[in-house]
Amino acid sequence: MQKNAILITGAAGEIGQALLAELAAGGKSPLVTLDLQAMPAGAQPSQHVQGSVADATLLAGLAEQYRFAQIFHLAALLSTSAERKPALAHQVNVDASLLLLELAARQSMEGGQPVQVIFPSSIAVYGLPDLAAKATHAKVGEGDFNDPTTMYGCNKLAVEKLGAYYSNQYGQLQAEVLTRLDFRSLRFPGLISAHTAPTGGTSDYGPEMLHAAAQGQAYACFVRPDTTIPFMAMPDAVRALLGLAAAPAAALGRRAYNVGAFSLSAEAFAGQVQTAFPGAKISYAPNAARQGIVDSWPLDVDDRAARTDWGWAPEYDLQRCFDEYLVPNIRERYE
Ligand code: AKB
Repeated sequence: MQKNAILITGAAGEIGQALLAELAAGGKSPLVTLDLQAMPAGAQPSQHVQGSVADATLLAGLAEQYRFAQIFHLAALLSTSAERKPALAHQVNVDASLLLLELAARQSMEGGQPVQVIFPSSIAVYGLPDLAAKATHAKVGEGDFNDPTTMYGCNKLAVEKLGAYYSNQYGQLQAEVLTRLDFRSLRFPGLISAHTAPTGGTSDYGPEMLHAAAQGQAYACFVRPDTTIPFMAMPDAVRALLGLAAAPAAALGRRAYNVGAFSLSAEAFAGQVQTAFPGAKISYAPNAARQGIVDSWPLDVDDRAARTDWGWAPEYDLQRCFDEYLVPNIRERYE
């Protein structure tokens, strides 16, 4: 007999830890987590499975034990890591996602209830051709510039498309009407957490300079001072995931939504860090390849669809993010 549960893949990662804490605080259970790593002390899922999301046998075993009403599929190699190991990135970011979509498709049919699959996509799905185009298209809409320049961006876009296919067309040749899964995704900007430091991303220069300054370490930023992309506080990212998950299916006009909060240059980010930590030593040593990746990402996103369809609104603008969330929590963390 299968038990009903919520599955969180990549649960030991930055979004995973924050989401798990919020789901647990909201009394959601049982929460089954899956990650290559052990869960950090303090995180208390109902069951943690340490293993790879790309392991088909492991997933089949989980599907025998549990019927997942909801799957938060967070496991991924981020953009810089994926560029270093593109074939591995495809396995983890796309092949494993396909395994999970198959699992969710089967469980939707067997249970007669759509399994909800919530997926963090990224601004990396966009590929602005040059800085002139970036400057003239300040807020990109979901349908603009879907020409990613990274393996990670290609992977995220591919999974968005697969998720839409499994939700809308999967089994379309079969005579009987199938219950299909319900895939929903968010195109996140660079996320900044006060409690965890990122690894393997290309938007990491922001959180890295902040965490370095809080620890009294010098930081050489790997992009130019004028480099501008959107960012978001981690609590808003978790609210966005839960807000999209809670929305009635009928209200959703699309399966992949932009969500924005604020946008700032590396120099302005450094300015915020230096105001909070006046001794911060921040210099610039741009890495051409990583610079090229961030230059292809938009200045900001147009998130009107999310605001209209399911009421998205960030709680943290730039100043609240630093003054009320990042700086006090990060001080406490490193004191
Ligand atoms: C990355 O830099 O790879 C991520 C992202 C923007 O999706 N933080």
